[in-house]
Amino acid sequence: SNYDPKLRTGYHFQPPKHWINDPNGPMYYNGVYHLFYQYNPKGAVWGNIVWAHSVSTDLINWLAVEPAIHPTEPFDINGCWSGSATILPGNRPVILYTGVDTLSRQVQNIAFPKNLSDPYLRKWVKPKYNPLIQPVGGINASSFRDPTTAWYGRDGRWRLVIGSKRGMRGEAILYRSRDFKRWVKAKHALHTAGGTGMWECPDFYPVSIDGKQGLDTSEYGEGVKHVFKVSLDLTRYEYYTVGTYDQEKDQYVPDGASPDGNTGLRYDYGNFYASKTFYDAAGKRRILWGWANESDSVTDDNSKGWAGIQVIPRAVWLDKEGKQLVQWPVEEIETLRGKQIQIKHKIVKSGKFFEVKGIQTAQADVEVIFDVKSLEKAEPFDPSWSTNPQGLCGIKGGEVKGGVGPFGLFVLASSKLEERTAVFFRVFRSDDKHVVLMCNDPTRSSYKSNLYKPTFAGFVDVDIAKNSKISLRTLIDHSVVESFGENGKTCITSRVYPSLAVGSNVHLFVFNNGAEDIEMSQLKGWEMKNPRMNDGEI
Ligand code: DQQ
Repeated sequence: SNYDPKLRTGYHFQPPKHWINDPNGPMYYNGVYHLFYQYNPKGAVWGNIVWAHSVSTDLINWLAVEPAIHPTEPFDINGCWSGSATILPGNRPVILYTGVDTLSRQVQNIAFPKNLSDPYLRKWVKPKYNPLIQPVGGINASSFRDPTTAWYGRDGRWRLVIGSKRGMRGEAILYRSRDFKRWVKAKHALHTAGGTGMWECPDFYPVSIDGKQGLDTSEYGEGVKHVFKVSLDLTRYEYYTVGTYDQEKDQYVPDGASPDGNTGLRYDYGNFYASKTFYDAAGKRRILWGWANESDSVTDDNSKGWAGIQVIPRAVWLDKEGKQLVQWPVEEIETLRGKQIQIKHKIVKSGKFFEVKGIQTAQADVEVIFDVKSLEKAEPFDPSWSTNPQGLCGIKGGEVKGGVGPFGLFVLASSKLEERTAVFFRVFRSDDKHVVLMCNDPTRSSYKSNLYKPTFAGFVDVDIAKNSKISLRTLIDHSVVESFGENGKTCITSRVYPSLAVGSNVHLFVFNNGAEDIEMSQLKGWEMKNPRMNDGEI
């Protein structure tokens, strides 16, 4: 194999080996963060799925404990698939997950901690009254999975939704319960949308209309909006809307400015799937976990012995204007920052680039602010691009000369730039405003063959004519590039596998392939240390 062990990530969540996918049941309980995840204990491909389990006190250093749930009973013998945790009154955590039963039907099960005084909640018990919810009454038994965290209504009933589809209509089927044991299907789904196919891993939660503080999942009323997210099996991307939840009707209606489906908003415009949020009562914030799969070959995955990472957990909150979410890596990640460099006020002339020296950047955190001095040369924007930023970036990648931009970073670059991943902005002029595109272009990231190297992109909702400045933060970790545009308004995660740009041969550059000069007002970069990453029991 041509796989280089130096491409294994250093501070992104991973077990020591084997396959991982969806984050499951994240929660904070009695001073400990729990992360469960879909895991194959036998290999680097999907299969034999159990709920692996790790614990942490800071979301950064992780200790692996024994898997919490594995197939043992008729109601989960063919699979223990994704689900969520709910903290019941009296501080009692429970897990709801999808089991694949003896008839290969998807059913929903419950599990309880065996011993609440074990700080790590190692053992979980599945009561005999499982399955809790079955696919009856016309529900498609092979498209019925991934229960959400439950929320408690003012009428004294719990609610949760389960992802499903009816034909091509994606559905979030709603159930209610008074005792968390007997669940009754509601007449109407919480939300549905035509043409979107199966809704995997739905997530539904309140956000405050004002400020960054998170809300616990049952919050409802004045000053609260709701967010609904699905993972679309069809596109393998996730979409969310911001909207209004009417608890009396038990229906969620997305705001007009927030389209459903595959032209809608995304947490991440790159490699990011099956995400889930939870309310962190310690930090009073809502935290998002998401899975980034590999984009090398299955042969590579087998030879390296692992596949899949979780991205850095992000705090999420509603943007001031209420039209989209903002995300930012949890501040704890900054405890890994080591050696630092800083550069101020440097003009990046049209067509030029320069290297950022003084720190190693295979494992780094880089924050940069660009100042767009003039917008005169901005390229005209074709309105047909407005629903397809990814396609636009496919035509106008990092090498394609522009007016204002492309300007940004070449990360995970070799010394002579033979290999590099471009993370950049490009500013267009439309009739009444400017349009800013953020792009991740890995087409020149590696000399290796058999890699999937899609360009990823999203628009950034910023008034560049007024602000002139735009920021970019990039978390670089050997084979992952996780970028946050304009303080977390647009995020893009990408997996890349350089052959030259590995270990101490990794370089970082700032570039400008636009006709207009750009000022880099400031760049701060830090080497990132290694946390404890599941190096204990599993
Ligand atoms: N992964 C799980 C399912 C879920 C899918 C199975 C999403 O429960 O729908 O591993 O990646």
